[in-house]
Amino acid sequence: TPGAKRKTAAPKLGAVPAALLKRIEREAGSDAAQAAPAAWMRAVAKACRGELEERLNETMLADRASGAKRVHYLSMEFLMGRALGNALAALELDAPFAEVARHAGVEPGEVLEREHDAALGNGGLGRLAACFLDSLATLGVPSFGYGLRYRYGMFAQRIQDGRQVETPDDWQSLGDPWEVPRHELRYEVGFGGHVTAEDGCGRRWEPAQIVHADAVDFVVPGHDTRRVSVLRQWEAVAVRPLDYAAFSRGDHFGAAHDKVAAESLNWVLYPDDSTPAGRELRLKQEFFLVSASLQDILARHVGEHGSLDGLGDKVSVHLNDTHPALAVPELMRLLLDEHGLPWDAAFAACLRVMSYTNHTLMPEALETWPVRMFEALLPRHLEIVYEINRRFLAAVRLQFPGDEELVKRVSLIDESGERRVKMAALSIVASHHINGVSALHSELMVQTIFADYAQIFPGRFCNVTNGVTPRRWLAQANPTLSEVLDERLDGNGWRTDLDRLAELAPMAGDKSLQAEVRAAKLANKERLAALVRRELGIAIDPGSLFDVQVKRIHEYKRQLLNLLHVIARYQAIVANPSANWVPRTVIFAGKAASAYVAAKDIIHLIHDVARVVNSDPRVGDKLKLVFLPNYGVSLAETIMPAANLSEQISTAGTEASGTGNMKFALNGALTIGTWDGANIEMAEAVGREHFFIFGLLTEQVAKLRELGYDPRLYVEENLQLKRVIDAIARGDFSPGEPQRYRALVKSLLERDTYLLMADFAGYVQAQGAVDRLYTDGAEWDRKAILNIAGMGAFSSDRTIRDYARNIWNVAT
Ligand code: DL6
Repeated sequence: TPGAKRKTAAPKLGAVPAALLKRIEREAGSDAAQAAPAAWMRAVAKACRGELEERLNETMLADRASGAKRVHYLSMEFLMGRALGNALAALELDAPFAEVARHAGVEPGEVLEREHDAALGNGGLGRLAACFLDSLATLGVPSFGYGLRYRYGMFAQRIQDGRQVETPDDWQSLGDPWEVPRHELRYEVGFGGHVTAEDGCGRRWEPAQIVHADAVDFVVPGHDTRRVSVLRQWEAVAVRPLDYAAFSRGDHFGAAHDKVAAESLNWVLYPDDSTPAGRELRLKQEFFLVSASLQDILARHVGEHGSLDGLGDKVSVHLNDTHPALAVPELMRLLLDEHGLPWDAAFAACLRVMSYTNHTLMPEALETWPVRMFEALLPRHLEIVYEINRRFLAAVRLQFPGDEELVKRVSLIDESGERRVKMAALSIVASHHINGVSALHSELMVQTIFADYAQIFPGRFCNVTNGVTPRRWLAQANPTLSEVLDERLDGNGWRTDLDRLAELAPMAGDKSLQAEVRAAKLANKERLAALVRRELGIAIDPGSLFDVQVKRIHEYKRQLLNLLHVIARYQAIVANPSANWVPRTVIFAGKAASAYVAAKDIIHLIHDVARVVNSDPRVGDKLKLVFLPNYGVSLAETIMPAANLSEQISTAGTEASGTGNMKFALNGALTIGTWDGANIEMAEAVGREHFFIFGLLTEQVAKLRELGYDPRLYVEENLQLKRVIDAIARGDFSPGEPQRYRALVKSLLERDTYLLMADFAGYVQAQGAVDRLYTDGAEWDRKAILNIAGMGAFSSDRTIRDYARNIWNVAT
């Protein structure tokens, strides 16, 4: 029992820890030493929450008094992870908490690990939103995040017989100690119905279904400041949760119809959209988010300013990708129909308020909605979209007379098949700024998918390179390295001024610093090795090179290219086991979208290869392959600090930015990567010679495709590659089912959409350079330090300053 661990004659606690202890005992309802770690977690969270609510109150009052402009960040995803460690650090209670816990014989880490991740996001886009909230709070920007409160969030990933299986992630099963319900905030959100004309001119929407949107707040603390930001999440509640008559008739399920219909809006993030019901639910979720958020924003503005005047000066609404793009017609509807503004004034206000970030160049990922579904759910909004389009196309005709092809291309309605509303086009036409998320991505955005719009609105497009919060991704995730930095950089100021890392560069050759950084890395690798043993029963050697690729599983991210190299290495080891191999542990983690068959096949193949490699006695410790299930923020916090090598190997021109690349480098990993996304800016900041760069450039990719890419030629020419492909095709890794990867191999040989075959030789060569450098420990360590030193610009504080100055026009 925890009580049994209590140390005798514990030293007396200081005033802050003693007060905290009292609080914990009150919340836990028992002697702290007797309380279970989960009770500790809830008790400590409640203690923090009280203080956070106080700070929230102060921040709200100050913002109201100053009348400063507020930023409202609308996003379907906020991948927050755990909150307790961050809250303790922000409140400067981390040391007192550790003291209290140890005093009671409780391991602080065990308490923190009891908290469930709030996995209310899918990948980089959602985690970026979470980093932004941290920076908005820390920089003191008056701000709100707006999202949905998903009951099961993103699915939990389990692996059964090497295959991904999705299960609900019941993250609130122990309750959510952080939620602050706002009982006073409730809005009505409608769906369906029809539009009526009022007095012959005005239009009014009569929805067929109405649900209530209730607000639940999550307070996001700033660091080195009492200011906070807030993530306001909407929960759908049925107007009539129980049909009493139906219930009395004995129709118990029917009686709950409205309740289920409302609450299903909050069940999962991104319901599978392979069915019409799934697609409709997704569209309803998107509208639910924006309608509740905009009603809240307008109510606050009118409450503070007495009218809608000055909306554009006081309110910024940012669309995190197009999922919240319905904010455009909903804001217009509220201004026109509810507040009686004329069209021109309403649209001018909309344009001053809205801005939009694009996060992908993949044309298939650009959201569109069938007009028929749109009209059935949102008839008034479709009218508004049509009117925006009519006016927009008239202006285009004036600007480019006679260019009807252009008019067709830029129309908000895609008429090429079933008529569909183009959500990116809608966001562009109604936003004052549109940004990409790395220099290359922003450039390609205006050259490719948005080229026509960039011609029409040349001043609207810009770049804001992504960043990550150093508080979570270095201070919290990597306390051992952070201690070294505190020592070398005269304190912990780097946490809120990441440019200070540059001061490490002149010390990179210092042997004692190298030894300290190496020791921190080794401690993190030991921590990860223990986790791998616990989770998978596989022993990995912390002395081996940890080669890591963790991210969503997607063909363009090319986990398969990494795996092809693993197979090539395996074959080479088997052919020559006594050669001087640099021992490697290759680590994968990531989720595949539930309906994405090719990505799921990649996960399966990783497991099949791992089984063969890890059990081959000729290989031993020279090569190990592991896949850690259920990748999420907390797992990333353990994996990233332990990596020696960061795999950022997308086909050039496909990864918008990446943010994992930044987290790895910040933690002293070297990158093997293509000239893609933010890898480019990182390599330039650190020095290209300290990166392992390989592969075709974006222009070369385009040229090769244009000339007619034939992947078979690369396979025929490269014996090593041929052996790898043959082994998979023969079923060497799936002997019970030799045909298992027939489709995968066929697709590689016939299409190879992401040019793995073309980049294979360069990748293997770069991996050879990795091996050579790793054997020269001191030089590796020097480069690791230079990578850390170069990461100053990749703080989300810099990113938010850029948004504030160049897009939102707010002070920081
Ligand atoms: O901007 C955040 C993040 C980028 O770092 C990744 O490169 C990019 O793949 C990701 N994009 C998405 C696209 N989703 N949609 N739509 O998640 O955004």
